[in-house]
Amino acid sequence: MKNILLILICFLGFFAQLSAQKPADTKATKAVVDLSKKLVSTIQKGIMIGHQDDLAYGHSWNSEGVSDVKQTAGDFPAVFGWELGDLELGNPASLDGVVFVNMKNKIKWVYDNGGINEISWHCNNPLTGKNAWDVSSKLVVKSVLPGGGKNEVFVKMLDRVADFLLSLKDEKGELIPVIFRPWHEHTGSWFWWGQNLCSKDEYIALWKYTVNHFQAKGVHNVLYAYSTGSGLKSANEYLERYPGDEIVDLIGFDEYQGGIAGKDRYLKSISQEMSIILPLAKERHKIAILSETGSESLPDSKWWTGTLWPAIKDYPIAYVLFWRNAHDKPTHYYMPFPGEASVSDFKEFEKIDRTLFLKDIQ
Ligand code: BMA
Repeated sequence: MKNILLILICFLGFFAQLSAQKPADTKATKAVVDLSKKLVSTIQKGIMIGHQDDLAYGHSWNSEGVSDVKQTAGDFPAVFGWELGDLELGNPASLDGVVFVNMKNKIKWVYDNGGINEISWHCNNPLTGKNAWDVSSKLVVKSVLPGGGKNEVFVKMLDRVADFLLSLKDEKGELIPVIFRPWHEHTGSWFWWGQNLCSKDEYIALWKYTVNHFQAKGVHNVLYAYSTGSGLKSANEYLERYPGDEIVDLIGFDEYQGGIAGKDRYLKSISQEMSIILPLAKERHKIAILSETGSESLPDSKWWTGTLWPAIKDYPIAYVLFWRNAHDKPTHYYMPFPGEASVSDFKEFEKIDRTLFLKDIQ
């Protein structure tokens, strides 16, 4: 009887969470509302596995080829990360060489097949004309906001991104819902929007300006993800530059393991950061994610079942996104590929009931 009561309470809690889960955008399309519900409901089943640029290229192929994840695990990831950097310049391909027209088609394929699309943006520096990592000036954020000398340039950049988001349509001509994760890792200082490069108010204004601009252009097919850098110590630190519940839908953080020796630090950091974001997600009705992770070059062949899964398995997060397998940088990979040393462990990882790949969420 006691057990039945407990199960009932859990279920009621789940349905309460599901009904409280609404996109921050009050004009969000029905497809966005459905995406938000799907994210919450899959948390009951397990954790979705995501991969950046999975369909665009892999460790040993570019453009024409098959997902490294599919070739090794036997199934595609459930979440597909995409990167818009250079779109704001009007370039035909991303900074990682993905042609935007092809990206759109692949985003559509993912949506048609029941997968989830997530978009990051390493926006070029509008003040200096250099890339996102150009931290030579602390005036960039100020300069792009209204009244700043680069506001007009920045508006053009936002317009290009908004146009891209509005061009994502399904077969019926309806907008495809996506998760957008701008201004990420801002608790570090390696991007022009980072901690030491702008004030708290400027950073929050940058977020609000971005979202307001998109909405004014009719972009309502987006859930917004707030994701900090690694090594966070407290909720205060996490929330210092939080742009607000009325804008944000998903909350997460990026955390990587550095080499085999970095295992203990990685496990401790994930546990500490989860203990920070999960109560916030619950209180604020937000969806928790591990927005980027991985162990570059996979030096530990048992990493999947020996480190990653123990690190995350007990947490109610919707997904974990692994970073890209570059085709032109042989050691820059985060997922196995045929012949790579961790393939057999990755297959075991895929077999775990609660690791969700594409077929598991269709
Ligand atoms: C970084 C690296 C870069 C890449 C950038 C944007 O972490 O993978 O090679 O250009 O992300 O995707």
